[in-house]
Amino acid sequence: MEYDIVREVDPEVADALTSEVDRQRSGLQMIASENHVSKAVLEAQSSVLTNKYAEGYPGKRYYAGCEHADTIETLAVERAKELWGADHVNVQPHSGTQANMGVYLAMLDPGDRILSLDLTHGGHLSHGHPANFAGQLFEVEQYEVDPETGYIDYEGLAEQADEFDPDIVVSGYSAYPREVEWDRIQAVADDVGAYHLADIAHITGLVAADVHSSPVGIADFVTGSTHKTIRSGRGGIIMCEEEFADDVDSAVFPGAQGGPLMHNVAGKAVGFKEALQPEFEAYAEQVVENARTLGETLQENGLSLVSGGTDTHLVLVDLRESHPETTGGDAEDALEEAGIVLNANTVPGETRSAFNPSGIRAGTPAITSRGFEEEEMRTVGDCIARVVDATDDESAIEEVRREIDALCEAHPLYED
Ligand code: DSN
Repeated sequence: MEYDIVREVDPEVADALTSEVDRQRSGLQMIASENHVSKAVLEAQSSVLTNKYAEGYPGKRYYAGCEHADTIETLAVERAKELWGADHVNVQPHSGTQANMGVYLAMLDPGDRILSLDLTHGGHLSHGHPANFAGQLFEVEQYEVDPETGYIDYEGLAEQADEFDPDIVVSGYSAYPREVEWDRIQAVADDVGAYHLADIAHITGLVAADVHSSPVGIADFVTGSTHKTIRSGRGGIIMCEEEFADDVDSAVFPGAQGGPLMHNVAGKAVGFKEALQPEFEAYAEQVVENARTLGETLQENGLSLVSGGTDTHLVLVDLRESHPETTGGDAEDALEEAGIVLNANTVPGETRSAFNPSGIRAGTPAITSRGFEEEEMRTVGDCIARVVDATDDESAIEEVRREIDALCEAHPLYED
C-alpha cells in the first residue's frame, strides 16, 4: 500500500496515507467502533462508482446510466435482508447518524418527543444530544442505566415513558457492554403508543452472526453502521417492516440526502457477502470471547468495569475507584504512546467532563480481524493495566510498546 498513483499527483497526501497504513499496522486499534475491512471491501469502496450519481432507488433513478449501480445496490439490499432477516432495507444512509435521521424524518414531526439513553450512560449524539440535530429538532428526555448495576433500568424506563409520553423510544447504544433486552423496550414503547428505534450500529456484526440477540422483527426500526462489527463498506443502513418502507426511503432520499455514495454501497455489498460466509460467525464469536477475556484480565489487574463485565465487543473501564488521579484522557494518551489506540469515555454518573472523562472504552473488533485470540488478549489486558498504573512512566510505557510491537509483527495487517 504505497499509493504510488496518488504520489505522482500529490506526495503530501500519499505520505499521509502511507503513514496511516503504518499507524494502523503498528498499533492495536481498539476504538470499539472501528475495524479493519478486507482488501476486497477497500477495492470496491475506492471504485469508479465514486463518479456516479444515482439519486433514487434501483429501477427508479433520476439519472441515466445507473444499471450497474442498480445491480450493486440490489445485491447489497438482498444480502442485508439475508444477514439480518429484515423485510425492507435501505443501504443508502451515509452513516449511522444519517440512518437515524432517516427514521426520525420518516416518522416524527419537529417538536415530537424522543426518549433515549443519556450520552454519558452509553447513548449516542444522534439519539438527541442538544449539540446534534436530533436534540435541536425534537423534544428529548433521556433515561439512564441503573447506577448500581450498570445495566439498563427497564422498569425505570417504563415509568419514565409513562410520564414523558414519547413518540419514539430509542434503544441500541455506543458504550453499553451488555446484551440489550429488545422485547422489554418494545413493551415500553407499545405501552405508551410510541415507535421503537433500535440502533445496532456497534453490534451489527454480532447480531448478524447471532452472537447477540436481534431486534429485527421486534423493534419498528433498526438502524446501524456498516463498517463496525459487520466490517463492510463505510456508512449506514435502515431496516424496517414493509409498511414503513416508502416513508423511510423518501426520508433518506430526497428527505435527508442527495445522491447515494455508490462506491460505499459497493463496499457494503462486498462486506455483506463476506459476512454471509461461515467464517464470519467464528469471527463474531471470537470478538465477544476476546472482549470477555480482556475484561477478566483488566479486573484481575484491579480495574473496575462498568456493569462488571461484557457480553459484547467492548469493555468500559471506570478509572475512578482504582485510579482516582488518572483521567480517561491521561490513560488514552499514555496507551497511544504504548501502541494501544482506544478512547477516553464518559462513564455512568460521570464526575469529570465529556472532553476528559473518567473512563476508557476498549473494543475488540479490529484486533480480532488481525487474528488475536484469548492468549493475546491476556497480554493486551496486562499491557493496558500496566500503562494505566504508570501513565507518567516513560520506561514502563516503552517496555509495553515493545510487547505491542511484537504482537503487531506476529499479526500483520494488509500485507503486500
Ligand atoms: N463514533 C462512534 C463511536 O465511536 O461509538 C459512533 O458514531
